[in-house]
Amino acid sequence: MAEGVVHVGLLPNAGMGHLTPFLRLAALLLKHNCKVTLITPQPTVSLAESELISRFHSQFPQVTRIDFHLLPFDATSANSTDPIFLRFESVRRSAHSLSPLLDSISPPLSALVFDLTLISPIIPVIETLSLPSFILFTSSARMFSFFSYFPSFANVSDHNHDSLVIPGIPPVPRSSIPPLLRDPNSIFARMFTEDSGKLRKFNGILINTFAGLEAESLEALRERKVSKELPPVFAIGPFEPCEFERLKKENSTSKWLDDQPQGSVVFVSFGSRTAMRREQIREIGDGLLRSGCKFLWVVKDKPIDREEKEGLEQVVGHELMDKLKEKGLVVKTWVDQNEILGHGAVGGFVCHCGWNSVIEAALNGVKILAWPQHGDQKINAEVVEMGGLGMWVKDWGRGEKDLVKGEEIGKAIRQMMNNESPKISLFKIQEAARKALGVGGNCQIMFQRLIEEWKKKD
Ligand code: UDP
Ligand code: G50
Repeated sequence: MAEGVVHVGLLPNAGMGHLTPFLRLAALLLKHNCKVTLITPQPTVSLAESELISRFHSQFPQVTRIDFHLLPFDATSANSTDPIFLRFESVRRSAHSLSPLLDSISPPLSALVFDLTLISPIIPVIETLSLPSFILFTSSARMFSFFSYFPSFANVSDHNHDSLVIPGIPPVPRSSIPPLLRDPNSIFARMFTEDSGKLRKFNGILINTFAGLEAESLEALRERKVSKELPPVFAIGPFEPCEFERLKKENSTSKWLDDQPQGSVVFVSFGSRTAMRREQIREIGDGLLRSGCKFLWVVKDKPIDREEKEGLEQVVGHELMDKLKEKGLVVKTWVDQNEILGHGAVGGFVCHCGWNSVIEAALNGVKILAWPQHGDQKINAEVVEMGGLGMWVKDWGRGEKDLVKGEEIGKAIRQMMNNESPKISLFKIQEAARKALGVGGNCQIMFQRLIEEWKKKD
């Protein structure tokens, strides 16, 4: 290897919400002249993941590809039916077999950047290899503050207060806490509890965020208010979507969008792994009709794409579907979300607040109507609301027990699209995002700092 070249190993875990930011980080590292090795657990859970990995390697043949084959795993003992959580657990249980794999990489790695779900199991590996290691935290800085302060809460379920106080940032309402934390035997709660106190073992934390959106959390982390034991936090976002993510022209929705007036369309999508109940899907359809807006709606019936068997008409219902076709475009496939958010016809986004989607909306200056469903999404929705990126109807809940009726959905969409929420300040956020990415912006500064640090290893 040419002298001084930095070689970074990237180790994502399952799910598009984890893989995508790792691949965007890979593209950024290549731009900064690093050598990159990508290690992905195989086979992938979804087709979308395997297709994205293929497109990535076609565009970047210089990236070394390592398939990480998992050890046999008995899912019946794991206390979950969620395919992504089961895969997290399986990767965690296989992690020790990464030692020989990473050790054989030549030239040796300068640093390993790994997924936030692999904290405990990666420790023996990096200690054996004396490898500098960094967590890519694929959620918000606010969620990271909650995660890193978590060991200081005596017991989340015993607490009587309405909110949890974290030094330096607005308190986290009890209702925003990821629901699975209340089930101590869930994969999520076990991972969270086991991992959150071990952050000092690592050299740094990378977060896809920027000060224009999360100034308070980033400052609290930098000033060590949240915890004195934290390694440095690098806000390296907003990550820009890349060329390899684009779909073939025939799968594009832009032809339909091209025919719609500027800012008239509401885009509705709940990310890569959130399927709604049939009744809720139909209420959303009803709400879209009642909103009076044009819409582009992505329907998901199963959490994993390989399991989608039924057609769109069957899921939505023929009668409703006929009405919907007159006012909007409804699909049940993977869409190019960034092409959509970047299209001038799109004026609003009904979003589950998966962190990648939030960052993509900020970059494109599209306002959000937050409808968080799982895990970290309520905490991310707080960022959306406090940061002026959108509005949130808090009493909608997570769509699990109570049905949110079409009437309410239509009303909230109308409010968002008509800019009736005075706290939204999109322009400011989009400007801040662009500034962070520009020459001399924070993103560049953070990368230079990181690369300097990685060079020291040689
Ligand atoms: N995405 C997409 N097309 C789809 C569904 C999702 O391009 O049909 C992308 C979206 O742009 C984002 C990622 O998949 O980059 C989803 O990650 P996010 O963190 O928003 O949510 P998750 O899917 O993990 O819940
Ligand atoms: C993935 C997921 C659900 C979920 C989250 C995921 C987060 C992010 C923060 O990333 O909340 C986080 C999760 C687990 C962990 C540490 C930090 O051990 O499927 O909620």
